Amino acid sequence: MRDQLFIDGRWAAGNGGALPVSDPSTGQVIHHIAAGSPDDVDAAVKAAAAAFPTWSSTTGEHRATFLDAIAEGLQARADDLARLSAGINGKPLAEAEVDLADSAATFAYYATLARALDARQDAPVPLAHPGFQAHLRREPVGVAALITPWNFPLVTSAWKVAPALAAGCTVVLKPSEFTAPLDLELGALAEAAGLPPGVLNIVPGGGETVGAALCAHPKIAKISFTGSNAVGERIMAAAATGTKRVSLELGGKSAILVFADSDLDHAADLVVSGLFTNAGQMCSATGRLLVEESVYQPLLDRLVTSARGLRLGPGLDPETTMGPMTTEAQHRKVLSAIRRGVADGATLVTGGGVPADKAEGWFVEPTVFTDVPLDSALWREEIFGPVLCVHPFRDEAEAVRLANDSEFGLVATVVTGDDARAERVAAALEVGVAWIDCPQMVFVEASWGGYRRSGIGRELGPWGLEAFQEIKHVVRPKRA
Ligand code: TXE
Repeated sequence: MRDQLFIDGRWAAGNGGALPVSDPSTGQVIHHIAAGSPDDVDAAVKAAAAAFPTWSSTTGEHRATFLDAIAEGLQARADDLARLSAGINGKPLAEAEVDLADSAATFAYYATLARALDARQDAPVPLAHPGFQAHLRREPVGVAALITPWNFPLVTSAWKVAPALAAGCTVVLKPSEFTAPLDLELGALAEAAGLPPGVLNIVPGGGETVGAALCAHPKIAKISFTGSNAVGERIMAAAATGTKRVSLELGGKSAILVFADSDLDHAADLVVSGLFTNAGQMCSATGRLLVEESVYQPLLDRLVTSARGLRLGPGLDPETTMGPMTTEAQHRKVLSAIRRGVADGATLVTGGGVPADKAEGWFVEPTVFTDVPLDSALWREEIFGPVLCVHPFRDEAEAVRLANDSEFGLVATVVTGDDARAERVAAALEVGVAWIDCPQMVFVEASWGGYRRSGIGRELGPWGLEAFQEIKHVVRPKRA
């Protein structure tokens, strides 16, 4: 397991003490890795700043060769890295394998976009004025701070590192303190690819120490963050000093809408994958199920059966279909949200506790609530765990109104046999991603991000690249 910082192309011991790495299926500490200190952050940012002039003046074609090499490295090591992910995040191995494939695809995709940049550079801007001519340059924003969480380690880092490097930025990555060994492997892959020292630096450590020092550093031009709303707002405030650019991918409380014209067996499968994947630890978890009243009970019956049928266990056990919570704090948070839901008057239909045979580790039973008060925390706040709230609706208008009645707006899923309705509802949902019959399908070519408190900006696709670019307008009088 990688246990050191990666700064200026070298592995360093770090000055911030030791970070424990746990097996969430047992709750036991299995390893320690080095944590960075504010001084290490300063060294990493300075290394990135020193590497920036050369790296930013390379061609997209040149940068693409490194991105392709990292993509190939991820593919070649997919099996062992997926096992590492399943071991320290706790997710089932099959889900970790999908993460690895996504991470590799992200590097390969941004290699393609980096190459395309060369042809797009200096593109003319048609001006109405006959006396002037103009063109646009897209230039890297500078040194970028990338801060990522533990629920999709490596993937969320790839979504930031790949476009940032493609754009010509140099970066300091601060992965989650809980799953950093996986993100540190990007350093090993960059090293193997021959990426110049200082272009990618990785400093694991606590949010209040390493994360805050990184955001406050005057040489940082851009902060890209995925995590909680509370921290996102602090980062936005920190970014105000120095007018740093900021992209935020924050929480959600997303809805899945099931209409009576759906195939109910299929709909139940979609609800299960929309929430219980990654044990519900997804900003895009569709934890609010809205069901047309006429099929409320039959769908609920199917869901209860499916939820009880999930096999809880360690991610590395091939029989496991749902793993534990990744952190002890998350375990406490989910159980407390469940207790509060009961206290607020919701009906617990199944689950709600720690499984009897899983007192070790950070497991939570797949949980289904009905009769959830629409003003309760259970209905309105992100839980980030395997907790589904079910509510009936009378008609399409009410379904859309209930789905949109949230301070978040990340994703939603609509399940219906009526194509016209699917498109109409997708258009009416106030979310960054509207899935029709396919929850949790994320494509690197398309956009990712949310409305309202779910964040600012978009990742993936060309927007992910633009988030790390400045646009320069070059204009001059036309020569006679
Ligand atoms: O997230 P944090 P946590 C939500 C989810 C979860 C809750 C808490 O609801 O229950 O957040 O999870 C770094 N300056 N999401 O506590 O703290 C931190 O070290 C700079 C939603 O793990 O937001 C880590 O690298 N950085 C989410 C990253 O921020 C700071 C994914 C995220 O940690 C910092 C994860 C600071 N002051 C949790 N404080 C999603 N959108 O998918 C912390 N960090």
